[in-house]
Amino acid sequence: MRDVPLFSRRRFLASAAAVGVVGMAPPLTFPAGRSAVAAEPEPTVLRAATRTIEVNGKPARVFGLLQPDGTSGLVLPAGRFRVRLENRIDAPTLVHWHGLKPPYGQDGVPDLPQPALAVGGSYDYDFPLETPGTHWMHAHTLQEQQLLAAPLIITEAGEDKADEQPVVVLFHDFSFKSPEELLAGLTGAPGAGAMAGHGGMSGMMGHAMPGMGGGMAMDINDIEYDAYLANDRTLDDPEVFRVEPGGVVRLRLINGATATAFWINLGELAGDVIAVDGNPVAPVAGQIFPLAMGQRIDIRIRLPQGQGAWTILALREGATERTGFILATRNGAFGRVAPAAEDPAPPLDLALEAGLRAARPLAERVVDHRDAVVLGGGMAGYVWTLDGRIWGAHRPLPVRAGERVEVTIRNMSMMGHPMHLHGHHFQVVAIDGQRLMGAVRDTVWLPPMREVTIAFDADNAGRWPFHCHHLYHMATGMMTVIEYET
Ligand SMILES: [Cu+2]
Repeated sequence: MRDVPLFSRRRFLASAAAVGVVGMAPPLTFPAGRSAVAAEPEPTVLRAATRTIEVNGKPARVFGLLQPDGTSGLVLPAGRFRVRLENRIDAPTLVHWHGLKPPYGQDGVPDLPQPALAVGGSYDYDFPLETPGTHWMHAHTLQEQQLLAAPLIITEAGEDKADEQPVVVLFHDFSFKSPEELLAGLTGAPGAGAMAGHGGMSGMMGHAMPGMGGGMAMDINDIEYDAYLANDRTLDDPEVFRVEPGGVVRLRLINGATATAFWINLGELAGDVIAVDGNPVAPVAGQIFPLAMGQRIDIRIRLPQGQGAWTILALREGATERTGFILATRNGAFGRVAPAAEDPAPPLDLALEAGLRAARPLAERVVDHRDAVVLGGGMAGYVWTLDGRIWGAHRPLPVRAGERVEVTIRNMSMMGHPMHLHGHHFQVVAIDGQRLMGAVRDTVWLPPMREVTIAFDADNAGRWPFHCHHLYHMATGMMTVIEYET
């Protein structure tokens, strides 16, 4: 049975234009001096650029990933990824294609192995594009904090046949401080400014939440941000998507925040999860869904008949702050939604994860190789580790081409970690030792003191990062590589 939802390409593009995300295969062009027979279509141009947005009534200089006409992000058909990345910012940069499976060398992590792109330079990327779905792209450095990130939607053949309106939203956490300042504030390093006088910690650590018994407290939200954004906007001035009464909407939601996990709350609406991290799942109905950093979720909603307006919220876990956007029919009236709730949202958990079933699971076969990784570290000293080691002193996880690999990830720290594997999609095959045919993903949430086993086929040789998608955990050490033996 096919669970992949379809949508009208015409309406998708109209909707994408509304959110500032427009893209399609570039038209065939035949440059002068080249024969039409020999000509290749020009690559889609994507620019790392600087732009100004308004946050809390103040201008903010941020980065962006823009097409030449200024629209943000890309929508490309599955088939081939032919993109020219141009660096138009004032520093070296590079872009990781999160959710795609490029060959090693085109993954966009600086020095793994491609060096950062010099100011004014460009790289051409060209590889088979076989992972349709809701993906995204972002700097794999502190520049991610400054919004060097955008949606990367890969459409499947036939998606234009269903009458379904896509709504693409990228969430983010925003600070007027530089990421270097935020990081220094966490580690207590010099340069933390006012934070240094407080040992670098006070004011930065958000909340300690009651733990799961035994009186142990978990750490949550280690940075206090100035705002939480949905497509660059706060709830003071949210994006409004015009929808049709009784229509079907496909939310394509991306958590592009660097250090914030959210609960997606549909409010008065209900919907079905139909894909996670771009991969289809058997539909699961609900109103509230977890979305950790790096993850994506596609939710299909059938709207009520008649005029109306509905706010879709993203609630910061363990806190009252929230962001969101509005679905409204042409005459649907809506008022202002406060940017903070009365009560804090709970920490993210694995309840939904345990109920997800891949619509396209890995093929059944024996496991050739098993490995295990322990997540560790804490707020004291702000060091985050895999097997007690930081990046640079890391233990690479060895695999051989052709193997079915299982890796068990155990979180022995008191903070949740979204663990992301590059170059592969994996299937969640056990939670706390309980086997399941769970979702196929590229990023999985590890709450404190929990264990998740992932399985993947070693079919993409290279040295692939495996890390926590909390930017500051990664920056302080929580990363290793899956390394193919030669
Ligand atoms: Cu982490």
